[in-house]
Amino acid sequence: MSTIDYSEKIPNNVDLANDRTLQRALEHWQPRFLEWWKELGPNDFANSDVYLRTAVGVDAQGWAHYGTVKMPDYRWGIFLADPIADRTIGFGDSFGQPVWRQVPGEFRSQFRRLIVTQGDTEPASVEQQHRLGHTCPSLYDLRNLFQINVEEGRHLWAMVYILHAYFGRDGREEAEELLARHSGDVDKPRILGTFNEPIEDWLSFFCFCYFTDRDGKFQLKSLAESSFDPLARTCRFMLTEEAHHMFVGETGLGRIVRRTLGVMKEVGNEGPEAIRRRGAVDLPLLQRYLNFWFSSSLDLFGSEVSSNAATTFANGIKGRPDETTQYQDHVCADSSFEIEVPDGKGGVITDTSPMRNAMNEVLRDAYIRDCEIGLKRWNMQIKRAGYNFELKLPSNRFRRAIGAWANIPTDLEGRPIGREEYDRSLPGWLPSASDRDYVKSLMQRVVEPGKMAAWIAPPERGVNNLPVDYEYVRLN
Ligand code: BYC
Repeated sequence: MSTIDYSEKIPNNVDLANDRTLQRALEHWQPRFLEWWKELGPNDFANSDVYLRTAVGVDAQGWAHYGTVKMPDYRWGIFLADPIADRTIGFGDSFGQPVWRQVPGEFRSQFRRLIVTQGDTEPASVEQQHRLGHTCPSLYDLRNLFQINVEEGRHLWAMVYILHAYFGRDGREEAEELLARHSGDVDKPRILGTFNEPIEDWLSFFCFCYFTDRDGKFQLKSLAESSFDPLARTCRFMLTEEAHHMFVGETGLGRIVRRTLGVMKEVGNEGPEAIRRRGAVDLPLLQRYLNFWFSSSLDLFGSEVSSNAATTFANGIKGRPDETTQYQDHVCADSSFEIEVPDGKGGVITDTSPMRNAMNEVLRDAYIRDCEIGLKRWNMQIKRAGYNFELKLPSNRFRRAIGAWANIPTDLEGRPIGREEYDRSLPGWLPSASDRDYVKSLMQRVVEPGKMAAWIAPPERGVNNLPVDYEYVRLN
């Protein structure tokens, strides 16, 4: 197993010290990253002592060390999972051949496009969450936000390393651009839609961690299958960190449901007004937030039928999650996939696409099934509490901006409807301005150890076996 060298300016397990040119290039990028962090990261908390985990190894057990750190001093580094001996290409036209240690020239631009897209999301999310610390519902949650922020920063490092190490001058330029685009910037926005959506409240934050970080899981799992071994290894280690981000989303939303159910019981009323009088999140309001973030995150998989997806699969660039264990046919040259698309007359028809072109949809289907798991859990909580309310994922056709269903008005069940009906109904399906104002009014910061805001239940346990009332962040 490789060890991480922390005596270096840039901690790493890629033997950076023996590649002076690369080391210099990355050391040149490092202060720019820190400037970006100071400007657009959680900069108002630069002096706070935060209980954070830092990667110290890359094996499954004991890979992280916990300790108190000021965020600007966090040791962002480059960590690749250990290589798998004799690994061969797991899918596409070169199936069975040895994996690549370098990027084949003919696939360079395709690889670069995906790596840049992946890299772009990481700082984007930090920018989106830039001001959330001011309205944290507890110190426990504040610490989780910061843990996610520093790890998204590290994921940026992961992609920047690949760009610098394998893409020469182009890669270095792309690494600069990753710090030049900004979430929501009119002139230079982030690449993918969801990463330009503001995250101004914690309900949005938990939805983002649940839905959008889960896209991260599926995309990273697909890239972890890549024939370009350094990319695969980088993504495998990123997935270790990603799990916590989804945990924050799932438990955050679960705690909101638990608190709301408690309030419903106390006031003996399920009506949104009664719940809101007690400062909690009524379930229909939560449903509207889920509708918003789920539909936005579905777009992150790209078009249902995509020549890009076909090419990246054929060329061994991007596979399917768990390609080796989940699928029998790894070449997919002759298979097909059925997709429901609009018929152009207000109805739906089933189209057959070559399987390779439908890989985005294969991924999106698996993602939707994964998203269902949390909803089942929360619905069980609601049912057990004796209420007849069910949280639901909207149809994958609802409010799409990318692919066959882009700009096709449908209801939440995915039935095509007229534009007027859609425009009339949309405010009831998505958070309205008054919903957002109400949620904003709940966002009062709570920083007494162990105390929680009134709209969220405490977590079942603290971090790393510490009690919930541990002082996870000393604000100084
Ligand atoms: N918004 O053939 P198409 C994460 C573009 S999240 C705007 O339909 P393709 C994280 C597309 O780029 C995971 N544009 O799709 C989570 C293309 O543009 P170009 C991030 C979009 O290429 C939380 C054009 O439309 N990782 O890690 O097969 C916190 C036609 O594309 C969108 C990745 O995404 C959109 N939603 O697939 C922190 C993995 N969707 O190139 C981090 C890398 C599509 O023609 N990326 N477009 O100008 C990919 O695998 C692919 O680029 C996509 C799109 C799946 C995104």
